[in-house]
Amino acid sequence: MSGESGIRWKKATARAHSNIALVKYWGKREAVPKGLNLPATGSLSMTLDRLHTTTSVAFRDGGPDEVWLGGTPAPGPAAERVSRFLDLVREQAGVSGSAVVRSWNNFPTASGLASSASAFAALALAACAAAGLEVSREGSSRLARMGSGSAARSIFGGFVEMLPGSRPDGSDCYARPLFGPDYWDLRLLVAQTTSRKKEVSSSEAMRRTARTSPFYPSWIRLVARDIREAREAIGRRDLDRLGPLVERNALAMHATALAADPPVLFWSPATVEILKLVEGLRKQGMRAYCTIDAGPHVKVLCQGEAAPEMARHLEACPAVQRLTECRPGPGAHLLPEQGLSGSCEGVGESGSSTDL
Ligand code: 2P0
Repeated sequence: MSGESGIRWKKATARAHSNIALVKYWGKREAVPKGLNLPATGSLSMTLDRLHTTTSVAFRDGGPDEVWLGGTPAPGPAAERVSRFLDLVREQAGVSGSAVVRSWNNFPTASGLASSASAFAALALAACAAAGLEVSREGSSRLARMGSGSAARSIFGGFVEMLPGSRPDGSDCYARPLFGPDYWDLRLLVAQTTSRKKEVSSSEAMRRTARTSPFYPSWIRLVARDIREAREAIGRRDLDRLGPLVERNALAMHATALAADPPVLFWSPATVEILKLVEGLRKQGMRAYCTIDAGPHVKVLCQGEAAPEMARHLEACPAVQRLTECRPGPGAHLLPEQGLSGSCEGVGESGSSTDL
């Protein structure tokens, strides 16, 4: 392919959907060499249909890497993180060119809405395709993990389990699909409480938790048990078992982080207001359960038939700025190319930058 100014390009575009962990990943395994990004435990997630990242990658002969997020040049640290990730692909593919990366989210970033999950899953797929590297789904998941742990799960749709593996080189550390998107009509109502970026990155917060929280060893033991139970509950489509477990697991993650030194507190008053609202609705018989990630937003899990009523309650709550109702969504996939200078199709109205 030949692009602008006669430079040779090979371009590919991929879309990956965000995912929310029902059993959380919070803590990494010490690894030598560094950079493998190995989680200390497994995790279990649902991929979301409505929140996604679209990323195009084009390799060219000369120049430095160029990284555009939501239509503007990426800040230095984000661009460097992308370049480091692309080095892994270049090395595997034997490609030496520089890359032009353009990425868009259709949702706000860096505030605990799992944008690095969809970002690195889309980047992994697009970069491999642009570099002419044929990789299995398992291999894509392993690669995406090196960009961001949760990204390994976004390679797959529906309900997904991350395997922590035990090998020092991380070759057995990747995600696997459990059930496809059509398996169970569950909904996650994503109640966004703010559009502000979070103050502490997940990686830093995890590091701090693992090093200083006295509850961390118990958290590690709890996750293994919760994954087994969650897998079984999903296998039986049993929300009465899955829901309370999901909420407890999220609260245990935050309790562990809160006990770190200095403490990691992602919540705001709005977070507690929504937790209390859902608790109250449960007392009135609604089957709905909360989960919270590395930010103040609350995601409410319920069955499809309960979603309209739950959405009405959340929309009426002053703590909720914006509500997005998500179903289980598809895995990461390549999009057809639309010409070298064309923009990515399907970019959301807000077109905000990707949390890379
Ligand atoms: C998760 N989170 O399982 C957990 C729950 C946030 C709370 O994975 O350091 O951006 O890039 O591997 O994947 C967010 O952490 O961390 C995350 P890195 P990531 O979804």
